Amino acid sequence: MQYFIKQAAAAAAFALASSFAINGAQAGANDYQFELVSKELKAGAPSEITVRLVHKPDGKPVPDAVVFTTRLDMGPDGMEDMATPVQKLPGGEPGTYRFKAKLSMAGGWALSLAAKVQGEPDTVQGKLILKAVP
Ligand SMILES: [Cu+2]
Repeated sequence: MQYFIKQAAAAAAFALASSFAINGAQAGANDYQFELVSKELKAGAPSEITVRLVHKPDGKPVPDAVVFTTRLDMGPDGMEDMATPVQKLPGGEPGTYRFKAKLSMAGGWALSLAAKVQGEPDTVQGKLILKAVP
């Protein structure tokens, strides 16, 4: 009887440790957040989009991350199929990352981003909503 209790306790402890390990991995990437620097963008013309990558626990911008966009589309306005290419621009203040895109239509656009941060094994992911004005 004693043996079975020990087994059950060990299994429970293992399950707990496993779930901690999974949460721990997510917490790493979740420590980072993308913020939109340029709030309103002009529709119809090529616009510069600047984002900032922030380490949430201390609120500091994260320089030297490899930031790439995965998609820019009008999902927020129910037009997921309406996507536009995004070009990466060099430079910018440390911790900010610049892109260029032509938002062909006024309305809400979703910019999907990913980043590789030094010392963080998980890819940081985020989605920002942009507003293109006529
Ligand atoms: Cu549209």
